[in-house]
Amino acid sequence: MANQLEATGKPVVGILTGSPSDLDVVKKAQETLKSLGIPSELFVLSAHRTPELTARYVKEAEARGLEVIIACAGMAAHLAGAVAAHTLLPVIGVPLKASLDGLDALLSTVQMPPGIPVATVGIDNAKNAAYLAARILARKFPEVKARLEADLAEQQKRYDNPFA
Ligand code: RP5
Repeated sequence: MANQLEATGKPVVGILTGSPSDLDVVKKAQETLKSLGIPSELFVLSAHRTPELTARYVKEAEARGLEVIIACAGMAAHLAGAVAAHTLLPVIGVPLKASLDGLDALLSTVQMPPGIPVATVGIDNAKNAAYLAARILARKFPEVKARLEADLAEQQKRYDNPFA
């Protein structure tokens, strides 16, 4: 099926992460989006070290055509929450294992106050952040829904069918 999103090459998902040291894990989000035909962009921006740049990127994101933001961070992981403070786009948080087995980042990311949600995936699970972004995009882009259906069918090939 022709994929209009892929053809435009215009990013619809913005991926942010708090440090260059996160990139090995975070790149899995971008790879997974690419495998589903979804263009994305990836920037290292920090809630603590580059707060102004982060806020500017997020405030301009919707006007630039982004539909979802994935924000990844470890330790006192405020990036996803800080991003959600500056946009009404859906924000997916990925807590990273940089200390305390990632539990510090998990709690920092998931425990947002009411009204400012961050959809948090598992520790280091950048891949699931991409799949969740794809499910959000599938509501608007039928080609993404088709790719997700094909992907699920592929996953199911690893399982038995007792009724076949
Ligand atoms: C967080 O602090 C980053 O997301 C990273 O996971 C962690 C450590 O950062 P570095 O000291 O390695 O730059 O903000």
